[in-house]
Amino acid sequence: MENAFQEIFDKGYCIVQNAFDGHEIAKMRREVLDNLHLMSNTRRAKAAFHIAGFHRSLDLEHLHLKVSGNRHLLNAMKAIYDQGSVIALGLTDITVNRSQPWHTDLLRGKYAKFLDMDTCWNVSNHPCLKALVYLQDGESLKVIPGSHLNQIDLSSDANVVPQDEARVERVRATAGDIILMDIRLIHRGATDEQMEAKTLDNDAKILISTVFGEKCVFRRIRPPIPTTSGHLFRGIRPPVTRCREAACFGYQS
Ligand SMILES: O=C(O)CCC(=O)C(=O)O
Ligand SMILES: [Fe+2]
Repeated sequence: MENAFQEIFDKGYCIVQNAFDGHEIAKMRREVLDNLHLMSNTRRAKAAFHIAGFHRSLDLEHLHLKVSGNRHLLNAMKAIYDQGSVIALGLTDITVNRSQPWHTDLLRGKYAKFLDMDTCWNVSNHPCLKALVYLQDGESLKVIPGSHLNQIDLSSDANVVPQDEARVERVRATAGDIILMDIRLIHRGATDEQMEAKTLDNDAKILISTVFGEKCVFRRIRPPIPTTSGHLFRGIRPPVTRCREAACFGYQS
């Protein structure tokens, strides 16, 4: 896992190979496709579906737990975060045939306070990492290696569209691999045109993802509950689920 550590810091992503076997992948695909009625269509393609963390349903909960509890992923995470205290933040997505233009997975607008610029670029913090589990082979993910190291203006994703194609790297994923990505990395998925292909009607492109971060970062971004002065628990922090609000941020809408 030495390499995972180095790659995450230099390139902004690494691949944890064979994290799930074929049987597990087939089962996860079936579970997603059986629950399309819980998801929304927010893309041009009629067969595109999405459910974000904020709308998480108990029917899909164990799919997220399968990802966050995967032992190969946890081993990679231990190597990367060293002794850091890491948790799944509740920022999750399940997407089916969903296009994705150039973007970073940082939070915008009113949700930006949950992961502010200092939290994201302060060099003393470990980065938040997204685990991407593609439930089929593919190479639609494109990244700009190293782009996670440059602080960017978050006012619009137009600022992250690469001007130089030579910097773009295509990432090949085999079903069962987990791609671990720094959420500051500039990346994109398939285009609307690609996701409208008729062949996807019986062969959906499915992706499950979940974001991990250090507990200390997480705590710092949670506002204190206002309490009456002198209260025994003055300054007490709200429970972890408070931050799940961040998961409804439309960074993928
Ligand atoms: O569709 C893809 O391959 C990219 C997905 C993505 O950008 C994300 O999950 O953050
Ligand atoms: Fe993304």
